[in-house]
Amino acid sequence: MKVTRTAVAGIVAAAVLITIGTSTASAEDEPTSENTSTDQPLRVLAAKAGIAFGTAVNMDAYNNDTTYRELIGQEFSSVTAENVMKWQLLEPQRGVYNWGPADQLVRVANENGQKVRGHTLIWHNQLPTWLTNGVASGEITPDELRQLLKNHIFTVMRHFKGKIHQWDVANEVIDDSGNLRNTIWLQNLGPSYIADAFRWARKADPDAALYLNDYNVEGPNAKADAYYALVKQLLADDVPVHGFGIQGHLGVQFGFWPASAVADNMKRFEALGLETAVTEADVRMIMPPDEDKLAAQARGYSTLVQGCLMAKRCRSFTVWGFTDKYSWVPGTFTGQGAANLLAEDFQPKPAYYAVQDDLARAGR
Ligand code: 9MR
Repeated sequence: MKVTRTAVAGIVAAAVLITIGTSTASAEDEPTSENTSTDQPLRVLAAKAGIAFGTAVNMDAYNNDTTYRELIGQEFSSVTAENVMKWQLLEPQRGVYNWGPADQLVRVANENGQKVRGHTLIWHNQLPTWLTNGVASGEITPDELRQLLKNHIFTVMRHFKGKIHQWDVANEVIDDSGNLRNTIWLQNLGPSYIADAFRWARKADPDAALYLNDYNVEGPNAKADAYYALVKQLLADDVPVHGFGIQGHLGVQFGFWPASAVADNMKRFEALGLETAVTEADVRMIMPPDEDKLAAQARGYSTLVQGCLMAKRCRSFTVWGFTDKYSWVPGTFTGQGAANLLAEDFQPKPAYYAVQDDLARAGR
């Protein structure tokens, strides 16, 4: 079926109308399940294919950009806080929690009928400076650090209890060579911190699916193999780990694993009893974009979407932002960008249509 540009263009037009206050959303703007065409919001197509389709949400953009906000409600059935559930933002001063932005996200997700992915409890980045400085100066001892981590997991998970379907308990704990990453956690607590964290998380919110999550694990390389071994060990030790999250930060210039390799990689974790998810997909390129790079980008997204759809227990597919307007990429990789499904002006790129096609094909 020929895909037209009406869907997203229509949504943007509706959003603009809402911005200037001349209209509220009409029935035409709502996803319709009767419509069998490919040209439908991603969340509608994904529902038919049996998965949630999510995006990371930048809360500043959410509160300042009406088009951005409207598109999140219309296109996505799951949201992840891009930053506001990270330790640095939740507890900027020791013992002083700032729940506001994360609570807002959970509230609007509920209003939009969206699931929430929790991101993230343990990470080596975006930790509060009181914590990193305290450890560096020796003021916070390893025993106290372990207690702080336990307390953090209980406080945060209990705060959001019952509202978060998947939690990234441990994020990026293995390095690209396949060794446990040398972090503040490994250095001070030793390798058992991972099992401890999952056990605490299970007690704090018994209904959440507890995930390991990382980048560069789309296909069966040393890093993914190390995760496979880690999961096996954790399960052998009765540690409650439920999910393997593949972030999916790809780049056109690096090439991609074929969809079948992504699916096979997911399936081996599923064979251990885990569910899987793509959690942070984006496909960057060396600027400026051209037709070939945009076509390659569309293929990159498709390898992840198709891989997820071919796996048996891939529950959700989340993009790490959906518009080039607010991407983390240019600020991190100089000269690279254009990594998202929609351009800076919210116009759909070839990748958007490729994802629509992949979902529609699976949903039929
Ligand atoms: O997109 C996030 C960006 O706004 C932050 O500045 C950055 C800090 O390291 O983290 C980004 O999100 C990361 C995610 O939390 C974990 N996986 C890699 C993501 C991109 O760096």
